[in-house]
Amino acid sequence: MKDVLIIMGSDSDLPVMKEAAEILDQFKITYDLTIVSAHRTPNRLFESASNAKANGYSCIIAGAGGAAHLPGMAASMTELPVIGVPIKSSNLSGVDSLYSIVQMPPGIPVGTMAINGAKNAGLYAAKIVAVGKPEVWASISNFMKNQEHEVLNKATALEDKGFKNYLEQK
Ligand code: RP5
Repeated sequence: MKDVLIIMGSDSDLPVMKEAAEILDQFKITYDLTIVSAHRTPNRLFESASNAKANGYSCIIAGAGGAAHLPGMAASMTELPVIGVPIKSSNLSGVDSLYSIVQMPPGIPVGTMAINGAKNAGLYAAKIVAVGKPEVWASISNFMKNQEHEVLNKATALEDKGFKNYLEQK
């Protein structure tokens, strides 16, 4: 049994959605990743979302663009938490995707990330998984400490070199 189910509306979403998978890989969290289109494969959506809890997942990450109904419809068919990733669309820059995912009716929540926010979706899923798998907390804690150190190192370099040298050497 895998920890997380990652679904996306199209393979064109993969360059963004892979960032969620990369975070889960980093934390050694298992997942299944596949394409499920709310509009083009509605039966597959029903099959996948309605069985997700019985299949042992802790949560679902769902990314979609445009009229992005995948996360909301998945959430309507499962007790599991669903994390929605609005994919940046070409015509409306992802605002269409964001609005489609975030404006859920009361009773069917989707935890909506930023446009193209798949990395945060992975981190959010890791925090959900960690509740039932305490060993994951150490990975999350290390990630946060490393991130803090990176910023502090940059701040020290900027203060030491001044902004012109800093930008030249970047
Ligand atoms: C959505 O339509 C997908 O999530 C994707 O973001 C968008 C475009 O899909 P393709 O035409 O690239 O397959 O369902």
